[in-house]
Amino acid sequence: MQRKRIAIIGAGPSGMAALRAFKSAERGGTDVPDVVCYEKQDDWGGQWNFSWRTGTDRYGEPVHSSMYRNLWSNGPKEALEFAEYTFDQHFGRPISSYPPREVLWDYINGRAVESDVKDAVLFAHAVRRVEFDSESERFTVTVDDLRHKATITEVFDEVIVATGHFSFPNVPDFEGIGTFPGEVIHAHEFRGAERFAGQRLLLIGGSYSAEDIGIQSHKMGARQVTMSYRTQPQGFAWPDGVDEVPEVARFDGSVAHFVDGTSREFDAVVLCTGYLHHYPFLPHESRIDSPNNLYPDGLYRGVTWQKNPRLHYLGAQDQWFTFNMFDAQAWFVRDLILGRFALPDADERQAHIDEWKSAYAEVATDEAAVRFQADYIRDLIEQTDYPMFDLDEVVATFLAWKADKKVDILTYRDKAYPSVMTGTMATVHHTAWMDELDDSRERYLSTQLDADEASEP
Ligand code: FAD
Ligand code: NA7
Repeated sequence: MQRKRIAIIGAGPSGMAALRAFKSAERGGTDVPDVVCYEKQDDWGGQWNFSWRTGTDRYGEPVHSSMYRNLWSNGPKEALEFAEYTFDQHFGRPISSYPPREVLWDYINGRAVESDVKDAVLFAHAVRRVEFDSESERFTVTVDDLRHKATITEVFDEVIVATGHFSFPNVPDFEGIGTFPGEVIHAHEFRGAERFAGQRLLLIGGSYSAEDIGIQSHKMGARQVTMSYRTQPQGFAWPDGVDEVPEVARFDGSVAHFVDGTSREFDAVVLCTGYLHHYPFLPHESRIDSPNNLYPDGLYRGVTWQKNPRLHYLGAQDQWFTFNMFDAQAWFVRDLILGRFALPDADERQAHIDEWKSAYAEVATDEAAVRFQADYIRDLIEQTDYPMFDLDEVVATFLAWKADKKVDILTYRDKAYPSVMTGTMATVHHTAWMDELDDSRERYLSTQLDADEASEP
């Protein structure tokens, strides 16, 4: 019998998790399908593959990554650690809890290299179209080979979409913004906060991007950082020079007027208004159409497209958990594809979706949201051979992280947590985050620095 053919679209952390999942089954002696992964960038790592570019890349494709030069992990690394490739295994010694982007890229790259899966990835290959033929029950996938300027089509039995959902900016309109004389960008185009030194900056949005770009800009010397929320303030104890105001009503030249009747003048505006689920290569009936939430509609167990269970999505949820959740999803989808368990019929699947959606509707606090996502992951891992880990302990780490942020938004990254996977206690980084201006892996891992700095008078 012909081997099944599987297409993975995207080689970010989710796509890499899928590659790892199949490799791990193969290493365990299972006869696995042919797996091809298409990645439109020149390297893997998804969001973590930083680009200085904005707009379009060297091939004219939309730049994928929304990450910026100064980005450090916004949650403790102990919450995202892979259960079967630990930080200890990768770095050979303890490191701090909040590494910069390059260090986390190194970690996910290390596991992928160890899995020996690079040959399965076709880089600089942008998927253009995925069509399902209900008679043959197979997908035709049309792909542009960007380096060789060739269009190819291949046929697959199942497709795994792992293209992420923090790349296509949500760009609302605001009255008068078109004549704001300063710079207006979306967080997707933000690459570094140095340019805002001395400026009065308005950040529109009340979530992670506003928070982090806000404190990065404060760190880099912005004169005033104002964050404008729509629903509720973030409520941190902001340092002097940073504060929150309600929604923008309109702009009048360089002045923003807020719905509470106050107004302020600004030099620059960053829209931190989130991202759209956007899957231009799929027909509309196969696309997730959801706000950024923990249980997007239409996915059985959060991964398998209800209307066509040969189509799967990884990482489609809003994310407290990240890398280890993508693993749990990848292992589940792999086992479904391998036939290790039977897919329930459409009614049963729908009942399951409805049950989880009702549970999600009851989630009213951040703590409940973290627990909901932990339960979701537990449910997936229980069905596969992915190593179960202490999800309650990870929840506790998340809650401690949230408490640290409440105490001081500028110092939470200086805290250290024990690994849930190995028990290893993280180190305290040699330099406080607010004082650290070099985000490189080399500087981060430097231990000589400790000795040099310790010997300073
Ligand atoms: P992505 O990382 O987005 O990868 C998707 C991949 O698909 C990309 O490589 C892309 O090039 C490829 N692709 C897209 N379209 C196509 C196509 N048509 N054809 C071929 N390839 C395609 N998470 C954390 O755990 N900690 C953090 O500190 C953190 N900070 C973040 C900061 C920012 C600014 C953002 C935007 C996200 C952050 N995240 C963080 C969450 C991040 O999204 C996840 O960590 C992770 O990158 C998601 O992995 P993914 O593989 O699902 O998607
Ligand atoms: P999020 O977490 O999806 O948040 C988007 C924010 O944008 C949220 O506070 C929204 O307000 C706000 N928003 C959306 N539309 C508007 C309009 N029209 N006016 C005002 N405010 C608006 O996106 P982030 O970019 O912060 O974070 C995404 C990921 O990047 C995250 O996982 C991090 O790891 C990094 P709301 O609260 O809905 O009223």
